[in-house]
Amino acid sequence: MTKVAMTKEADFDAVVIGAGFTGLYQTYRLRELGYRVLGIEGSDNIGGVWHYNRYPGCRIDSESEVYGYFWNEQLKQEWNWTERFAGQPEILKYIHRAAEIMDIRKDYIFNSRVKKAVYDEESNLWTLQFQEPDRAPLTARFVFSALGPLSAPQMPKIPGINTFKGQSFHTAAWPRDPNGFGSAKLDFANKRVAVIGLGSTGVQVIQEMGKVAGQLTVFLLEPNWCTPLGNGPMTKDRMDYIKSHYTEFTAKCDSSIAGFPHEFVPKNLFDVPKEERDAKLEELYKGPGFSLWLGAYQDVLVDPAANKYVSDFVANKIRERVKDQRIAELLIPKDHGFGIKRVPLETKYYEVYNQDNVSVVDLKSTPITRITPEGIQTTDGLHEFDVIIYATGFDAIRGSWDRIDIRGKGGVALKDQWDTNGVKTYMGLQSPGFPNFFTMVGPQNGATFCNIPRCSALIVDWLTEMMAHVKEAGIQRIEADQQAAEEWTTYCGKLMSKLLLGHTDSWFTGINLNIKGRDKRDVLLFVGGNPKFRDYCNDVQKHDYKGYHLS
Ligand code: NA7
Repeated sequence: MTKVAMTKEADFDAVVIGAGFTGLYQTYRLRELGYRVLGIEGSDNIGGVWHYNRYPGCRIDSESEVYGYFWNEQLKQEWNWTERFAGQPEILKYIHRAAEIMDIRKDYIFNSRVKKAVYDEESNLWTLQFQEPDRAPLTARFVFSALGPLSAPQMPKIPGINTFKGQSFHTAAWPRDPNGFGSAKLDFANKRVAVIGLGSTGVQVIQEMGKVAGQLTVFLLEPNWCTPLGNGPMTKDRMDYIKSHYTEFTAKCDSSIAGFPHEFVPKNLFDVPKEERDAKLEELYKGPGFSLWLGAYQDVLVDPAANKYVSDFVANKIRERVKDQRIAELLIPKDHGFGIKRVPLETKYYEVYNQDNVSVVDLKSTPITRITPEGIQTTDGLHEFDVIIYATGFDAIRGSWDRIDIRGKGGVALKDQWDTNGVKTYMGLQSPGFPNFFTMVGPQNGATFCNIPRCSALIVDWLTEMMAHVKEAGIQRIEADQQAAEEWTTYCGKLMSKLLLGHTDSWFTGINLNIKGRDKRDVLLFVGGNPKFRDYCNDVQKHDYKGYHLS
C-alpha cells in the first residue's frame, strides 16, 4: 500500500450529497466516526423523494414496518405507523423525527445544488461548485453521492408543453403545504383533469383524482400489471406485535431477494397441480404489497410459459373488475408479461374506470401531437383541460448523476464515460477513474433493486467500516480497479439476462424515450438480491477491500 502525499488541506474530510434516507444516515455515521463531514442538499429541507413527491395518493408499496431505519432502536419503539402502507406525509414526518434523533440538520447546508464536482489528482481533492451563485465552491477528500435513483423527474417530449394555460404538474415536483408534510391544498372539484403516465405514480394519482376531480381523463399508452396493495389502518395490537418482533422482521427482509417480507415459492409453477397453483395465485393476489410479484413460484420471472400463466391470471382479474371490456383490454399490458416491469400496487384503481366522471384516450390509436394552450391535441382532436398531471417518471437510476458535471482523473466526465462505454462500476459504488467518489443507490448497486431504506443502510454501514479502516490506516485515496469494474458489470449483466426483465425495454434496462440517447439497453441493476450483495460486500472487506486500490 503506497500512501498518497497530502498536498492541501480539504475544507471537509467528506461531503454527503443528498438528504434522503441514505444521505442522512451516511452523514450521521461519518460524523460519529469523527470525520469532518458536511451534508449538502439542493432543496430547502430533508426527505429526498418524500419531500418532493407530494401528489395526492402518494404512499409506499412496502409494508410500513419494513420501511425505515431498522438500526435505530429508539425510533422503532417510539414510532407508531397509522396505516399498513404509510402515506407520503407520514413517511416524511418519520424522516423528520429520525433527523431529530440523529441531530443531523446542523451538519447540512440546504438550498445548495451541486452543479459540478471536479477531482484534482495532485491534491487528491474534489472541488464542488453550486448552482446558487452566492454559494462558494468547497473542497473535500471523499464524496458520498446519495442522489437517489428516482430523483431526476422527467417530462415527456411533447411539442408545445410550455404553452398550456391551465395548471400543470409533474408528480415529483408537486406543490407543498408550506406548514405541513403533505401537498398544498388544491381544489380539483369541477375541474377537467388529465393524467399522462401509468407507472406506479400514475396509478396512485389516478385512483385519488377519480375521487376528487370533476372530470378525469386518463391518457393510456402502455399500461402496467397492477395488483391490490392491501392497505388498511394499523391497529394498536398489530403495532405492538411489530415492536416486539422487529428482530424477526429484520431477519426476514435480510434473507429475501429484494429486502421485503416476501420470498419466492421454491417450486416451479407447472410442477404444482393446477388447482393448487390457482389457489396460491388467488391467495397471493389478495395478499399485501408485493405478494404476487415477489412471492409467487420461483420461475415466474424467468420462464416465459410460467410468466404467461400468471399474466393471464391477472388479465382475467382486470376483465372482472373493469365493466367496459373495451377499456379492460386497453388496461391489459400487451408489451410485457407480469412482473417484467415495476408492478404498481393499487387500491380500487381498476374500479375508477367504471365511474361516470372518468374517461380514457387510447394513445396507441390516437397519439398526442402537441400540448396547446387549451389542452392536449391528439390525432383525433383537441381535449380541453384545466389541469394536466404528468406522471411520466424519472431519468431513472443514472439520471441524478448525469445532471451533475462530474469530472474524474484527466478531466473525464462520468456522463461521457457512461454514454460512450456503457455504465461500468465496481459494486455500484465507484466508477474507475473517479477516486474517492462513491455512488450510493445508483447504477449496479445492491440497494437499488431493493427496499431502499433497508438495503441502503447495509451500504452505509459497509462504507462506514471502510472509512473507519481508512482513518486508522491513514489512507487518502480509494479507487475502483478497472478490471474489477469490468467484471462486476459483466456479472450484473449476466444476472439481468437470466430474468425476463433483462430482455424487455423499461427503466430497469435503461430505456427512456423522452431522453436523447437512451434508446439502447444498459446494465443498470444488480438483480442478484440482497443476501448475495451482502455476501459479496463481506467478502471484499475480508480480503482487504479487493478490487479497490487503497493508498
Ligand atoms: P414510471 O414507472 O417511469 O412511469 C412513467 C409512466 O409515464 C409510464 O407509464 C410511461 O409509459 C409514461 N410515459 C412516459 N412518457 C410518456 C409520454 N411521452 N406519453 C405518454 N406516457 C408516457 O414512473 P413512476 O413515477 O410511475 O414510478 C417510478 C418509481 O418511482 C416507482 O417504481 C416507485 O418506486 C417510485 P411507458 O412505460 O414508457 O410506456
